[in-house]
Amino acid sequence: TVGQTITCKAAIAWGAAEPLSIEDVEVAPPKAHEVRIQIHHTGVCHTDAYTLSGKDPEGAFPIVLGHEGAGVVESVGEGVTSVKPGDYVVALYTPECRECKFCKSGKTNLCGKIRATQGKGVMPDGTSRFKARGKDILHFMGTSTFSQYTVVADISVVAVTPKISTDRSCLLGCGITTGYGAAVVTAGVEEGSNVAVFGAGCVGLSVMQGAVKNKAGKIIAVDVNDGKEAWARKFGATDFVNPTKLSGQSIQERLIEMTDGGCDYTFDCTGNVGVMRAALEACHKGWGESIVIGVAAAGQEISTRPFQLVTGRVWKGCAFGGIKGRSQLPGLVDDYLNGELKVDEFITHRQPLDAINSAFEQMKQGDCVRCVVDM
Ligand code: NAD
Ligand code: AHE
Ligand code: ZN
Repeated sequence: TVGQTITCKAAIAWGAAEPLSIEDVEVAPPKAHEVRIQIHHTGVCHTDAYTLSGKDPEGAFPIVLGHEGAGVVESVGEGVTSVKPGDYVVALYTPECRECKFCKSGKTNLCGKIRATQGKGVMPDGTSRFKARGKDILHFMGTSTFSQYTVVADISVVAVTPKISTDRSCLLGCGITTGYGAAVVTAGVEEGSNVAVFGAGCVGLSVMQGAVKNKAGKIIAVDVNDGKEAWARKFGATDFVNPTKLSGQSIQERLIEMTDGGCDYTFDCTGNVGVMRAALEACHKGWGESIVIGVAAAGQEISTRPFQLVTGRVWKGCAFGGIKGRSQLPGLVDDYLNGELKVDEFITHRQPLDAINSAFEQMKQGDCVRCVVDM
């Protein structure tokens, strides 16, 4: 198949808010500095549903969604040295070129090299590698993992040991790494510090896991679903608060009371802008930091009294947890293999590619942490 177009199955999103359609897609061979991957497993993340809904200002159709995938390199284009055919890999929606201003800054994991074309749904040369029903189909987040074969830039992929199976490593492609990195890298939670995590889904539970790793003091899980209390405690939460069940007290007031003046670190893992405000205002005066992780729908804006910032609270955010995928993902895999990072526990549902629309349905239900799709 090297150098040839491969015809395989993919889930195609032809239009906003329409179910995905499983059909034959032609996947062109990788050009220079590109890699064609056989995807074995992919997770389904809320960001896929967000773009499918039509609310993502960067979303365009028809497109192959999916950005939490793992598999094996099938072939590589000219000039590719970082991976080779047969390598087990995880696709990276946050690439790492090691050459751009962002990569060299030492201050961020956001790589600028291919961000413009990635946002337009095309490969760095401005064209697509996918065709179905004779039409060009767009790429998504530089990864498009809802296809049995996909093509990505060589900076958008990292090789990992095959000792971790792809149904686990795929989850390191987004949800787990995002939350864990937000706590460990972006916030840099310190020993004994008090942490509140809003939203106990895949991302929030991973923040809790990172807070435990860094020996936080209180780890307070905040969720509107009481069913998440057991989950949160399993991942290291010391306390659980359901904000809908507080009488005459706001969630920020309750958290300030529980932590003698406010949290050292808070995390929004919901994408709700009202929650983002509460998370900022639950921070300790003088130093508390709130990290926005959730993706809010188009047109939504955050607000608070500027006095909150004047008095020392810090508002920030991160993508992919602030983790540099090519440099740092293999270390997370080692942590998993050494029993220091939970991954298996996140998988609550499984579906074959044919039933990927059920995975989207299940994701919206309260008992689903992650559904892994077997390609
Ligand atoms: P999820 O749906 O599994 O979890 C969200 C949790 O928030 C649920 O348990 C839900 O009950 C809870 N919740 C909802 N409203 C709430 C409220 N008002 N107060 C408290 N809890 C509330 O989602 P997830 O997969 O964990 O993703 C969380 C968010 O992170 C999404 O917006 C997703 O798009 C985003 N995300 C961002 C990045 C990034 O790099 N920045 C990466 C992955 C996901
Ligand atoms: N395209 C959206 C923004 C979506 C977004 O924030 N994506 C995150 C990853 S979410 C993963 O589940 C991200 O990586 N952002 C950084 C970047 O460069 O895209 C919009 O609103 O336009
Ligand atoms: Zn995601």
